[in-house]
Amino acid sequence: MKTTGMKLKSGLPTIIVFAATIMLVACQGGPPQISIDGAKAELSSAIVGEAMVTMNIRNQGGADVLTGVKTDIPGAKISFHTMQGERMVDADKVKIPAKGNMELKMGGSHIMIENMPKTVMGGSQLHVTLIFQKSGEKQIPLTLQSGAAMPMGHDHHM
Ligand SMILES: [Cu+2]
Repeated sequence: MKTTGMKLKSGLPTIIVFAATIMLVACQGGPPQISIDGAKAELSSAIVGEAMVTMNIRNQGGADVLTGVKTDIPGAKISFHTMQGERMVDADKVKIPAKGNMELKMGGSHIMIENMPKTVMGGSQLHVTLIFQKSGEKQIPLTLQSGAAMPMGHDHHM
């Protein structure tokens, strides 16, 4: 009787670990579940007509890729930037890992709006639309905040 009881007990954790592994593998292959929080648009205090957009992209599902970004500000250029060493370079896409977080932030990958008309200033409303390979488009309403000091790397925009 004692021996049988011990066998049952030791067999149970193994089954749980095995089941959890199967679930994890299944989730990683599934569709992405994207949510966005903390989105912020800040005007550059150094460069006229330029703003940086930062946010936290959470993904509770499978991997996805940000393949594009657009804005409703007429005539403005919007693009992804990433760090290459200490330099800021254009990027065509941003990978969103499965079951992970991708923070678009100063000093890492972020979104840059350039060439904005003079009518756009602190307090202006705008929309930024993220285009995901699998999740489609997500539109984010933003209010421009004025006057953040840009990191040194942004001098190249001049
Ligand atoms: Cu930049």
